Amino acid sequence: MAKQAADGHEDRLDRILTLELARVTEAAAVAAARLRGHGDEKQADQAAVDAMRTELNNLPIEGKVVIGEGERDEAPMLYIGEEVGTKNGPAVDIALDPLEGTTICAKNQPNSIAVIAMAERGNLLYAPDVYMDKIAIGPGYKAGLIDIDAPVVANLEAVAREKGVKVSELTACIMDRPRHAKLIEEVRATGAAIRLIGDGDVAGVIHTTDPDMTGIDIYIGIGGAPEGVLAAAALRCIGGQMQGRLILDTPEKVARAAKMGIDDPRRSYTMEEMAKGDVIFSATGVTDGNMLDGVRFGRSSISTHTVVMRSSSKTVREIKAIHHDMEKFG
Ligand code: VTB
Repeated sequence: MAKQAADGHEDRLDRILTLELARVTEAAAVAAARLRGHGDEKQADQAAVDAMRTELNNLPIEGKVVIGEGERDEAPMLYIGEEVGTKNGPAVDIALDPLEGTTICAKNQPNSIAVIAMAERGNLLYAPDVYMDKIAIGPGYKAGLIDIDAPVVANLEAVAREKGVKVSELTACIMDRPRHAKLIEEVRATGAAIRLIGDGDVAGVIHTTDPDMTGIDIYIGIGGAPEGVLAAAALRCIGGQMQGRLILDTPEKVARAAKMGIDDPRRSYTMEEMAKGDVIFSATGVTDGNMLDGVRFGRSSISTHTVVMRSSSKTVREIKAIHHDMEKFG
């Protein structure tokens, strides 16, 4: 059970950890940024993983990676089930992606980020690395407005109505994948605009939370399930609505999910079901993006841009950090 947190509330993570998480994603982002545009996704990812793991192991937590780099046999570091931290602190679950958007980073295109979320033990969905169908909107809409099972046109009309604009004035963010051909056709038929993204649907979902800045009103489509849990954790902190459904389309995937405690392969999850209780979240820009600037290397300092947030207080902090201790970052 949760210990009394520093701010006096039961069942809350120690708020100091929120700021600690910023250090973790900053380190991963700087490491990946050194390899921006080098065309080598694996190398950039590995650098981010190493840096994130080192920082995580300094944190006063008894951490368990539940969304990570993969199953133990395929990922030597930050694999699902790996224990991290000094063990001198609360038992927490961790979802992470040291470099979300490896291809984007390798090409030095917009919106690759280093990202992590933390909740008390047992509060993050243990999702296998399969696809997830997702739909998300930002804060300010009435509860239950979107429905993953409704036709896309109904969701777009509902959002337009509540926002007070025409459907043709909405923008939907969708990943540019052949599997989305029908979805893209349906959205275009409504007159809505589409922002096609190559990768990085954690950022895609987060972008719905500030349409004035990002130009994105709704995220729709199929991406990774781990990225779905991370995005749900972010929306729990900023506000918004999200639903996801794992795509368990083979007996092997159904069995894998069952091993992780998922016994209804057809069910959909709300964001509260994917990330429960007090959740903290941090993302640092690797490449320049719609919300976060990428890492800058200067003559005597390195600059990073991070958003850190916490669901219980709904505090969203943007941290522009200038790091003079450049040796720390290798
Ligand atoms: C996404 C996206 C990732 O994987 O979830 C996606 O956010 C889904 O898989 O950046 P496909 O690439 O197979 O469509 C990434 O693109 C890469 O991990």
